[in-house]
Amino acid sequence: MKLCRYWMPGTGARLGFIEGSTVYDLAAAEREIFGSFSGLLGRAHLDALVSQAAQKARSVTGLSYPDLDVVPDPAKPHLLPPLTKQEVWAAGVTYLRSRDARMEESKDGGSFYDKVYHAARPELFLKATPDRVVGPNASIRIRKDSNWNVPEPELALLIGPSGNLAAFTIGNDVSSRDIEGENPLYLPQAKVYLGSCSLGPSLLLADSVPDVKKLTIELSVRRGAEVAFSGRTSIAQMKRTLGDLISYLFREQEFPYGVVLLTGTGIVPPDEFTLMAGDVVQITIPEIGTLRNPVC
Ligand code: DO4
Ligand code: MG
Repeated sequence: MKLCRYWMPGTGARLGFIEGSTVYDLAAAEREIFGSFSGLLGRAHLDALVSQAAQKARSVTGLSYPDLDVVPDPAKPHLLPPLTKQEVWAAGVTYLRSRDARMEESKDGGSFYDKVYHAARPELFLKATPDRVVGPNASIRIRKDSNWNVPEPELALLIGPSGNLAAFTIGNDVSSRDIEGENPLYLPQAKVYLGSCSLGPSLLLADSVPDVKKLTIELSVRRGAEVAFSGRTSIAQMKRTLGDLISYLFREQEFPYGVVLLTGTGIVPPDEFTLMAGDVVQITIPEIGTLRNPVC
């Protein structure tokens, strides 16, 4: 079962239920439950709540989902990033491919990456505040003071205030590899800057995913008519469980509005690859859709 946040000129941000290629307005059907996105993340049995509201929502005319998948423009309906007040955190070095890439790029061999890959405590860092996040079709950015930039396609978790896993989406942890490789203390600068995080296009309710390990992630970077890079991995390759990452994130922390957690990348392009302005990054998890962002 899939939801999306979208913008309607005149009425503003809405929460929709996606059925086939149609989006129905859930808040119009059941304002008390679906009027507040933060409140929704804390609710138990979301799939049952959505099913009930969907009955009512279908009686109101829906919108075409493909028509929403356009460059954001306040004058036109379009998809929004699937968050409102939530911080975005990220886990790192959760796949062998990421550990190897970090060690190779690191100026001093990066043995700490190997240690964290095997340690009980995962690497967790604050990736973005909501106003630093862009949604589908909006531009992501590469730092102008960096010469080596990559997309990091990641499964993203939407987690409620009590640590309950509510839904999945796609995240792009856009990163600067030369700044990260120069010195580990530069990590926040390699990771956190305007336009360094995109999320979307939809929210797949966790209750409707029987086995998360079966999800796959595909990345493709289009450069003009060419595909500059493509790669694929599966969540089954992740070293840690989602429950483990969530439980460390919630240690000594409170997230009253819930939180988004990116779970790490398992796809790293070869060292000679860097993102360029004008590229289009596409990340697909078939059950969630394709998160597409041009680079500027
Ligand atoms: O330690 C650096 C960050 C690694 C990361 O973001 C990832 O593995 O996805
Ligand atoms: Mg990452």
